[in-house]
Parts: sequence; structure tokens; C-alpha cells
Amino acid sequence: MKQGTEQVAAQALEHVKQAATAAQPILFLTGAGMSAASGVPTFRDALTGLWAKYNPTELATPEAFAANPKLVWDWYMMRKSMVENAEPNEGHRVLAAVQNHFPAMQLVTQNVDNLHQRAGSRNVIELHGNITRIRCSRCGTPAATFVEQQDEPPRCACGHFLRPDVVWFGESLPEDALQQAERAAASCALVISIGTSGIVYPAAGLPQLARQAGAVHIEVNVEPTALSSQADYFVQDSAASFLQRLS
Ligand code: BJW
Ligand code: ZN
Repeated sequence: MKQGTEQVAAQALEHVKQAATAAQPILFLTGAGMSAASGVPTFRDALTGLWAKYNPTELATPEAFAANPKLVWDWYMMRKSMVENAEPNEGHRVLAAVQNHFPAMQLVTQNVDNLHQRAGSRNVIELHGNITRIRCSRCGTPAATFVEQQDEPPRCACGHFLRPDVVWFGESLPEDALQQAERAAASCALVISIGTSGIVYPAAGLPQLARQAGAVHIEVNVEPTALSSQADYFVQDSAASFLQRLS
């Protein structure tokens, strides 16, 4: 780590320790960079192989599912299997451990990969759903099991296609999760955003919401993002490396 970067990291860590000692509420907001060390590609990384010709942001829409349900279904089944075969990394484990010592922390994630939960974090606020859950695209009924079909996604008993329980562009976020996240942002003393490009709303607005209510914002990312210029501290580091220094 460069010297200037190391100084900012040390100051940011000092800030976290002070907030923790004073039992102030801390909000962690995580994005895809959190799971990079688990081998899960970030959303805006180019995927290789079979899917390289598709743009992820173009497949994660209701329009794409309506136009080509089998293509979108297969893409999600491939990613579901990828995250189920991945393991939580040290960063996920540190966050789970921090919660044990410090229940006033709140974890809000944009990730759909279930890795925070598998690392032992509790009450994770899932803003964009969870790719390991499948539900009906019409009636919402969860599907524990399903049988793959040749030319289309499996169907619910109501006759409509099953789909991953994630939030696509243009869809509303789960109301409860968004409300809880906004409440946590408005009442925290410190918000730490980790591994997110900060371009997808409303999640990207949470650090700013917190700052407007008086919180300090620490951003952790391997490179500057849309959020960096407004953060109180921008720590240029990987998620796992920064979080290990908290334990
Ligand atoms: C590391 C690292 C390491 C790498 N360590 N770091 C206001 C303004 C403008 C537009 C809108 C707005 N409000 C709503 C919108 C529209 C839209 C939106 O935000 N569009 C923008 C792109 C412009 N939002 C929506 O449609 C949302 N719905 C909504 O608001 O409903 C009401 C409404 C609708 C329409 C209009 C207006 C209002 C829904 C958003 C749903 C997002 N869904 C996805 C897909 C989930 C399912 C799936 O996985 O397929 O969620 S999109 C994708 O982006 C995914 C992610 O959760 C999300 C955020 O991505 P994230 O986590 O930031 O990942 P990356 O890849 O972008 O970045 C990774 C970062 O990690 C990088 O910075 C790396 O440097 C870093 N990194 N390795 C630390 N080791
Ligand atoms: Zn149904």
C-alpha cells in the first residue's frame, strides 16, 4: 500500500475503533467487490466463455426475461451454481465476527450470492434479493425444487415461469429491506461502503443519506468510484485486506 493510502487507512481504522468503543451504530454497505476474493465475478467484470457476448446489465432486466426467458434462466442457473460452489472469504468472516462483538452494526448488501449469510452474519438486509432462491414470476410462490426443461424455464403450478428471486433493473426493491436500510443509514454514526461501484440506485444513495444525517463515510475499494469524491475517507484497498485489520 502506498504511504498516503496507508495513512488514510490508519485514520479510517482509528475512526472505526472510536465509533465501536463508543457503541455508536455502524452501517456496512457491501457490493460485488466483497465477494471477488471468493472467485465470484463482480457485476461489471466481463464474464468469459459462453456468456462473454452478453452484457450482464442487459440480462438483468424484466425485458430480457420476457424476450428470451430460457437465455436469462440459464444465465442465472449458471451463476446460482457458481455462488453455491464458492466459499465465503476472510472479509465475510470478519464481518460476521464483528457482529458478535458489536451487535449495533447493521449489514446491508447489494449482493445476491448469500455469502454473508453463509459466513454467519445475521439479519443481513438484502437489497437486491438472493440468487439461491427461486420464485414464480407471477404469483411469487417460492419454488424449493424444479425440473429443468429443454426450451424454457420451469413453470410454477399457476402456469407462469419460475425466475430467480433477485431485483432486476426497473423493478422495485423489497419494500421492507429498503425501509430498514434507509432507517439504518439515517441513524448510523459511521457508514462503511465496501466493494461497490456506487452507480446503482437507490443503494448507491445510502452513504449520502447517512452523511446528510451527520454520519462519517468510509469507502473501501480497489479503485476510485462514483462515491469516492463525497466520502470522508477513500481507502484504496481490497475488502478482505481492510476488514482483516478490524479483527
Ligand atoms: C473490489 C474488489 C475487492 C473489485 N475489494 N473492491 C436514480 C438515478 C438514476 C437511475 C436510477 C435512480 N433510481 C433508480 C434508477 C434506475 C436503476 C439504476 O440505478 N440505474 C443506474 C445503473 C443508472 N435502478 C433500478 O432500476 C432499481 N430499481 C428501482 O430503483 O426501482 C424504482 C425505479 C425504477 C425505475 C426508475 C426509477 C425508479 C433496481 C436495481 C437492481 C439492481 N440489480 C442488479 C442485478 C441483481 C441480480 C443479479 O445479480 O443478476 O444488482 S444490477 C447489479 O448492480 C447487481 C448489483 O447488486 C448492483 C450493484 O453492483 P455493485 O455491487 O456495485 O458491483 P459492480 O460490479 O458495479 O462494482 C464492483 C466494485 O467492486 C467495483 O467498484 C470494483 O472496483 C470493486 N472491487 N474487487 C474491494 N477485492
Ligand atoms: Zn405462480
